Amino acid sequence: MGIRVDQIIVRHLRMPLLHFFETSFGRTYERDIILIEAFADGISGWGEVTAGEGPFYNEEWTGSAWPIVIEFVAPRILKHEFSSAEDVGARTAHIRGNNMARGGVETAIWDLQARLHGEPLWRTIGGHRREIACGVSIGIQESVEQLLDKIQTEVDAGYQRIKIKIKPGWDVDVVRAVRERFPNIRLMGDANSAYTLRDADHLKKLDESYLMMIEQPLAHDEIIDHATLQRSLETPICLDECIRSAHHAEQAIRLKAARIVNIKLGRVGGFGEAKRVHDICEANGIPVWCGGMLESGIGRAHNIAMSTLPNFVLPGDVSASKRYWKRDIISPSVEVSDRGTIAVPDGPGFGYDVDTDYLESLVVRKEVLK
Ligand code: OSB
Ligand code: MG
Repeated sequence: MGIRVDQIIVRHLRMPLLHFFETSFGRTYERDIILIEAFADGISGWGEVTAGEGPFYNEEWTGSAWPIVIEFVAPRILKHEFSSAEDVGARTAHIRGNNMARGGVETAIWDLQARLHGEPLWRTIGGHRREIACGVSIGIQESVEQLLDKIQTEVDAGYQRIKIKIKPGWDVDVVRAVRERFPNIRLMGDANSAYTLRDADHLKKLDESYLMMIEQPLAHDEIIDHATLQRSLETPICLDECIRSAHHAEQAIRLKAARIVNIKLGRVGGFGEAKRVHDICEANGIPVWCGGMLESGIGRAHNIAMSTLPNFVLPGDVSASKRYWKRDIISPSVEVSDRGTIAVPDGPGFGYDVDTDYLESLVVRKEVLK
């Protein structure tokens, strides 16, 4: 049974975050999220475009993803006969970059395929895990005291791994203070490309804090310098921004630029490419984990499905809805057990209900494409 998408509804939502989130490239107070609803045979599947509010994590942002979806992605998808969602990525691969815009549509069609077959999305993509391991990502805080308090709260809640954001001026000393207070937690730092090779000696001081990994210390498009840096660090490097395709993963592994890879559905353009990144890492003994982009429940549900693939052996940045939102757009909201796990839902598609009334109340613009 093939898939022929006959309508796509694109919605732009504004969702205020409960607390601002600060990274080395800036602060986010509210999320501008594009949702894709793709229809076939009267059934719809949902996807989320994970671009940020400005072109700072990567080149995409909500304002660029909107016309890319409407003018370039959707017209290639509508009315085309796909034998499987597996083939959707290739249909828009001629578009340079803009993986998050492409991925929003691609993931919607995977969800649609799962729903058309009446099966859970995790099974459609080839996953098996029934429970996933969860960590949290904690933004840059106003003080070290405040950071220590936040970490205590998340450790008490049961999260299995703590990631803190770092940047020049908020790094070695902060990490040391966290380590002194929490000698036994699984701890890591994420720099979001805030350093250069000139900082190698400084970053070397992080080794004393025996982090699980340092995520993306150097430039967003720089694999070779990460290989140089990794040779001088004991702390494993995990790449995030650099890995936009399976080819990048293959190059990073060959150059020994990373010992761990973060996979984000949007950054690589959807499930098809995410699975290829996963497989290359698995074949080379490189563990992966699922990254987050402050997603609504829909993107979060996709992340849960992806995390059921076998090589997702490290806790990801997939945490409870209530850490981000007063109210989520899915029901039930994503909940985390006191062991720091999420039970993977068994319903069709991504397995949660979409709260369409609440979702519509957050819409700032909407377009129906046929
Ligand atoms: O680098 O992983 C990142 C959020 C926005 C942009 C980039 C990143 C992040 C996070 C948050 O770390 C993860 C989450 O809680 O969704
Ligand atoms: Mg990151």
